[in-house]
Amino acid sequence: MKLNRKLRMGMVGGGRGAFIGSVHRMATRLDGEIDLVAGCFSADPAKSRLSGADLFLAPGRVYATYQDMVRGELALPADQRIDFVSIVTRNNMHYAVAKAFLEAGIHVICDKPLCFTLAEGRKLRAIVRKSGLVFALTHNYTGYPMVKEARAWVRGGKLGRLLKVVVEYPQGYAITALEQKADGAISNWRMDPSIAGVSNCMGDIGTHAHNLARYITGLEIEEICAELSTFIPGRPLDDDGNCLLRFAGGAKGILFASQVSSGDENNLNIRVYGTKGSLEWHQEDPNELVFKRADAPPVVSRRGNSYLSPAAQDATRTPFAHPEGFIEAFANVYRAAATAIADAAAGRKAPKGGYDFPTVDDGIAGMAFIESAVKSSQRGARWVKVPKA
Ligand code: SOE
Repeated sequence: MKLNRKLRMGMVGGGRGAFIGSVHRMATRLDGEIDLVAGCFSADPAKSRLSGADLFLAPGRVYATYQDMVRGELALPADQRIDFVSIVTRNNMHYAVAKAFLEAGIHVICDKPLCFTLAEGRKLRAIVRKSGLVFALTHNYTGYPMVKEARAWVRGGKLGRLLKVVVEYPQGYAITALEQKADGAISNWRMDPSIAGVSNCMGDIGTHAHNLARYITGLEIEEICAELSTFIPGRPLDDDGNCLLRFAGGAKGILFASQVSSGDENNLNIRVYGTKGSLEWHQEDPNELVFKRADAPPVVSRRGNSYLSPAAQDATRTPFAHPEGFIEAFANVYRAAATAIADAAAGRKAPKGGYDFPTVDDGIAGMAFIESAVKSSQRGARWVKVPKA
């Protein structure tokens, strides 16, 4: 349910030139329920100030550090203070920033992956639980209406017992060594282990593939056998990886992610096979979902139609035939989290069945996946157990 006012949002990270921060801001504007009123947009105070000015924020609400932002916001009357903060920094900052705002009583929406290590993620979960506040993780690919439809099919038994999941996420943008400046410094922070963590490719996009598979199927990985590669010499982290998966309950899976798949842009695809049929969804063609079975031709379902599940219909803004995409899917994560924040502000209980956005537990499952893939690969692609979230 909505409040009788807009939610006030702050942002940490996402200054001039940052791609994902501006995507988050666009997503928050779609439904008109959220206003950006404060921010610390860069670790460089001058850049933070300029970025805040670009966004027409009151200069007094643009902060030099995230710690100043916590103090500054707490000093404001409650009816001006931000309701939540959106964290769009690099991975190594997620934990400290989220902790600071949660301990100040401010809800958090955070970009993926959850944080830097699984151990850090568990500490963060304890803080979230103690706070009783909303913590949403922007695994945006779960926000697509036809992904929600896929989930509804699996939950409704349309595929039968699940046997196999094939999820692939090839990108090609890192086929050239963009991060190698003349002086050898790393400019793509995702390739820098001190900022990204133990993995580049699995952490950056393998986690999206992993989260998408879990969201649609509800299956958890118990064991993984992974081979991560660094195809472009000189990189300290992986730029590609292939994983075999064993899910709890007996289903099997294949997950591959790559940033050196020449010519691929953002080619995230998933196929799920069950005893009664299979489904297929392609992120670059997100308004369609295919159902296939042995004794009939494939059937294509399309976004915006009244034959879809309530979850898919609720996630839609424009009528059929007018494509929706990346920003709308992001906005669906924000809208669900904003509903939870509004309910908390109004003292309302969560609906039965909870809210439909990725949580800190999903983030921990993601961190367990990353660390297990790295561990398996380091052991020469041996099967390893994935720690439980
Ligand atoms: C780069 O690989 C990137 O921007 C990721 O960081 C995002 O999470 C993904 O959505 C698109 O690709």
